[in-house]
Amino acid sequence: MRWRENSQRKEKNKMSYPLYPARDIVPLDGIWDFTLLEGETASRMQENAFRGLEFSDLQSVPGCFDAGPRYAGRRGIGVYRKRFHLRQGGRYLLKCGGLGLTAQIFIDGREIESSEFPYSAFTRIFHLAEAGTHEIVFAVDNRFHSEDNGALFRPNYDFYAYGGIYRNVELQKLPERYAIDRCHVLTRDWRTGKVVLNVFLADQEDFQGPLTVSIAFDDEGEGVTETLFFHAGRGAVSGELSVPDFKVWSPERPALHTVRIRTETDCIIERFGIREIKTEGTRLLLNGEPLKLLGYNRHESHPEFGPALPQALMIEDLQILRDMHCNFIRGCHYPQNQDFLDLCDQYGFLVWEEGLAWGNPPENLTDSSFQEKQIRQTRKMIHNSFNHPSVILFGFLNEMHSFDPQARELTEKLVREIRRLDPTRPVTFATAFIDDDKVLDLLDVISTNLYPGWYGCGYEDASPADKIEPRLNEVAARIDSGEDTRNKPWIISEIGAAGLFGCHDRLKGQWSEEYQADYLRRVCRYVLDHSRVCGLALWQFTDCRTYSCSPHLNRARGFNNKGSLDEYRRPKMAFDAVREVFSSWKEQKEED
Ligand code: ADA
Repeated sequence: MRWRENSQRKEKNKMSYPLYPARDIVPLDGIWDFTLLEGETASRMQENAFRGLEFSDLQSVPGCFDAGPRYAGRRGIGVYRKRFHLRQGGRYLLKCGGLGLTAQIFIDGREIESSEFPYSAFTRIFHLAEAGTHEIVFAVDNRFHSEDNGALFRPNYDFYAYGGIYRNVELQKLPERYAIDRCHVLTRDWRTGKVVLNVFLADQEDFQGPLTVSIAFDDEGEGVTETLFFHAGRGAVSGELSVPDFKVWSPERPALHTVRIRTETDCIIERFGIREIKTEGTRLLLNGEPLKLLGYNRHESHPEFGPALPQALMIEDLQILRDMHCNFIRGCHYPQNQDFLDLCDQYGFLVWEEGLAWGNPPENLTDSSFQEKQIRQTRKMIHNSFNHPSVILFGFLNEMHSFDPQARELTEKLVREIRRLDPTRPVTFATAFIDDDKVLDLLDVISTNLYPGWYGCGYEDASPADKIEPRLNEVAARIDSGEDTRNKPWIISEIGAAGLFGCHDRLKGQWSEEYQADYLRRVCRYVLDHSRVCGLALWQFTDCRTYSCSPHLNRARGFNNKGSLDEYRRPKMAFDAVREVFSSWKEQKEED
């Protein structure tokens, strides 16, 4: 069947890559009806429970209903409703870039999906017999269910748990058969431009191929007809091809390619980069060159938007990081917005992406439901992010209690699953317990969260920042002596100190901008002077909302104030200090 590809359709596709140029897209971003159900509302909504519900308010999607003053601090079920028109009945795909904390989704009163994976992008196929006007409802629950050890988002996490539809939502009209879900592009050889295409169909998990497709790189004409054969290990139909006129992706030259795959009934356009990331002893190599990762931990957070950041703000954050001579972003502590990763691909940033978790104790780590959700979340993250050349590391379970032997079982499962789904990226996680960690042998890269000179200081510490270098030397010695760590790259995945925006003190008292600037200056200089450290993610890029008093940490004004910029992206003295150290190091490197 000759394709009538309507290039305008791509413009309607509000989501990031991949694009589906042959599908009718129904964007659902915009203004939705809204009401908040509080009090003893049942934890799950029954079908047709919205009949007669009075929608007294409006909300924007993407958006967080509790980021604004009207619903700030209130928890319950935020019910979003939108009516939409379809030109034809048939099979449809719902695509959502991510929400929080959990949600049930109904079409015309019938539940079609429930999401228990905050921040994870998801899709759901459903059928609508009739064309005409229909209604979709997202019942978004921003309450903690802490009695459920399996819940991914927990009340003690040190970042605010917003309720809302964080990212884009759209419907796509599916063909009746052979609908393409994704095409993962794996760099087989970055020197020759050889890639492996792994095509996943959306609706035939049991599909065993072969599949005849037309393949065109970079919009080159009609493309070539290829037969792809089923690869049991990948669960996809696969083929190996060379990209014509290929260009290698790197931070300096972030060259991107597209590939268009057509079946007899569908079409997908994926964007990808040709590059190789691997470890070699204590070095992390990108296309054979050793990396020095310099950058920040970045939360998706803003006082007015919560994690539902507009694209303009994502671009602004990347411009600021580029101006600071950073090349690295740890997307803490959850799967990232795909639009943001698209921008990282285009700007040439290097990204660590990880699943949602934070300081989880054994009662979570050994809980079968928590384990199952962590593994499914990791699968989603890899499936969604596979084609981003900017993503160079996959991680999980930030600061879980890895000193406890009970942490090993889930760590083994996650490492095994990441390597099965993606043999191309090194695996790591950020430990806060480097001195007695029990799982470091399972990792490709050793990553440590350290806060010398901030936590654990006593009255005897006249100038706490003097504890930085000795502690880093101590950790370096531990890593270089450990059988499980000595021959692996080391990233300082968190280190920092708070500085209250506008708080100045000539004696550099803790909480002053002066203390924070001096602290980060010393950290950056240490990292740049020690080749053993292959990466640094300062904690953190901007201040972000947390809670007035987490169980074990006080947070001035209810924020984590360790940003080098405040939550409105207003630079502190630390911003200048870090930019100056990175800039002079870069100039020196260029002179050498
Ligand atoms: C931990 C945690 C961060 C943040 C940080 C801090 O390392 O991983 O999310 O809470 O401490 O500011 O104390």
